Amino acid sequence: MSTENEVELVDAFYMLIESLKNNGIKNIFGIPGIPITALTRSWQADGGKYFGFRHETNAAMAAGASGYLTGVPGVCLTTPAPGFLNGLAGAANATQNGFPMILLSGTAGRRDTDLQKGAFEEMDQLAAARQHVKASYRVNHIEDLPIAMARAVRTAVSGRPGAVYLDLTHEMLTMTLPKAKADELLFTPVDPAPRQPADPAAIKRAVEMLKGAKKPVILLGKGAAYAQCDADIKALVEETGIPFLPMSMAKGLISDHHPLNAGAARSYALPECDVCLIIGARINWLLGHGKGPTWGNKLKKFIQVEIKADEIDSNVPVAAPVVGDIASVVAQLREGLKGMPKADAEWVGGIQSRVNASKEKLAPTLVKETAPGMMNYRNSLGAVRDVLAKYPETILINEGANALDNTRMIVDMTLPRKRLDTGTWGIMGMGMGSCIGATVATGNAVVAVEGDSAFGFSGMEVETIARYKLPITVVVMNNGGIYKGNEENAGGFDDPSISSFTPGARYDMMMTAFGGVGVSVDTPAALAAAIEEGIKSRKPTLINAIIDPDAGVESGRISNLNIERKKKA
Ligand code: ADP
Ligand code: TZD
Ligand code: MG
Repeated sequence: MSTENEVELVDAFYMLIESLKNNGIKNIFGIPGIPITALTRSWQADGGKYFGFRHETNAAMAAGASGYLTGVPGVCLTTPAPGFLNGLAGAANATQNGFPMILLSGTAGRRDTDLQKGAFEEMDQLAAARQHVKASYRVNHIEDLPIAMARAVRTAVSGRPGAVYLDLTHEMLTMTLPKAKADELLFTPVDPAPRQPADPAAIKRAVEMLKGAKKPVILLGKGAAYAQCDADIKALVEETGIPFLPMSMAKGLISDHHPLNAGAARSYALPECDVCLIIGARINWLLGHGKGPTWGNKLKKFIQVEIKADEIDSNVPVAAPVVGDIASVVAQLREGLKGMPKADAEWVGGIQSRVNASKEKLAPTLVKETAPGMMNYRNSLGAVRDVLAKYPETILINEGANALDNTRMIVDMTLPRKRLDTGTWGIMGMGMGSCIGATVATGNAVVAVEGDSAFGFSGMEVETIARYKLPITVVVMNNGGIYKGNEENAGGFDDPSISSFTPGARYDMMMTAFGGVGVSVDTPAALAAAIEEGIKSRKPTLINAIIDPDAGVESGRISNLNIERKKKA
């Protein structure tokens, strides 16, 4: 702020910071540099919380995680071109997953960029962003900042949430405005994520279908977790007595221990059901595209509760589309279903007995002893499960292949929005950024279960975790490689195989290097003790969990699929 001829002037930083505050933004995740260093400093000087990362993709992952957990868009701030592109990877992931966030990036001067004169960090960022985010806007004038921010926030949180890119041009960032004019322009948007109740006719259709169902199931996706109407969803399940299955990030929306949780009998419940009520999940690859063996090779009667109308019929015909926001629709459905008799006892009992059988089969493998250094995914994660059961508020971040699949199966969640993972893209590298975003957004302690490969994508952020003294405990499932640590060079040569890493790597020393706590463990008991200490102490902790290099399996092996196809042909 400065005075000139008695008129008080404000700069673009002031306008931007006030606009962020007006929209309820409290944290910025990013890396400074030309031309946004001073902006970042002004944000901090103004009392805003800033988290400085080591790579922008991780900062954007933090923003996405924060947006998902709170419904307020997370904000990532980057420098032009390379910084922007790094951030864009995280913004694209947020868009794929339906997490609200805003990517802000400075640019090189438009005059030079548009004529490709070779400016420092020259790039047409608006065009690059466009296909990877929900919307992208360029701010060419300081006066437009309040409107630009409102548009960004409204776009990020309304309808299907996603990432929005705001292009902050170099020219705009150097503009000033009389303060009186600026304060006239600043505003707080009203109701950025409006409720959208469904058409009563659509509700009626869905209600009739549920009333006529003999073997109904309810599928809950991360959209249902995001909607934050947990009690209503639980009531819908309990009032109807219909078994439910959570998608991975919806685990805990209703406790995994709930008697109607059919998750462990998925391979019976989905093929056998006649009507499937889907709340906040896309019928994508994670659901076998709604057809094939996952569904017993039969077309089910799908009732899909979804905010984005053009998601309906994206893979298979949906018999009863219910377009609206989940909180409104679930209330409407409960009203319509009042007095409906509970789901058929034989159907529910059949599912429950299969759930119990599958849990009984799994149980002994979770506590089986192994020789030191030979832990497998079952007994190590059995230990993780037992510790987390004592601290249900802990947020679990999870990525990897075996490290992901086994954790999802073994580690129960009992509270909503306590699990974030590789999501819709199956992306490695969401780990450390999501840990930071999750604890910053909620204040809760975080435990990350990471494949050693998965961890490597964002591993340098352990320095960020240590620097900000965040209550994050990272467990690196160290099997020495991608899927397995004992693969040999396919040509028999001396250099490493395609999937193996340094044998005996000590990931724990990465955390001690920055003053945090590092522990290396090779038994389930030691792993459990180290996690518990990490959660209780709230100290940045990294646990190197030594797993038998031969314990994992390779997922989705194309050559195996080809063999299957040849067999069929
Ligand atoms: P999962 O990966 O858990 O199966 P998806 O991300 O595929 O879940 O699907 C979530 C769906 O929920 C998306 O299609 C999204 O549009 C929808 N959605 C998100 N928030 C809401 C909401 N408040 N109301 C209705 N639908 C929503
Ligand atoms: N790059 C990115 C960004 N995402 C990916 N999903 C992959 C690469 C490919 N990929 C997987 O799909 S899983 C995986 C990779 C590299 C790592 C699996 O190894 P891990 O887990 O060590 O993390 P396990 O426990 O050894 O199976
Ligand atoms: Mg591994």
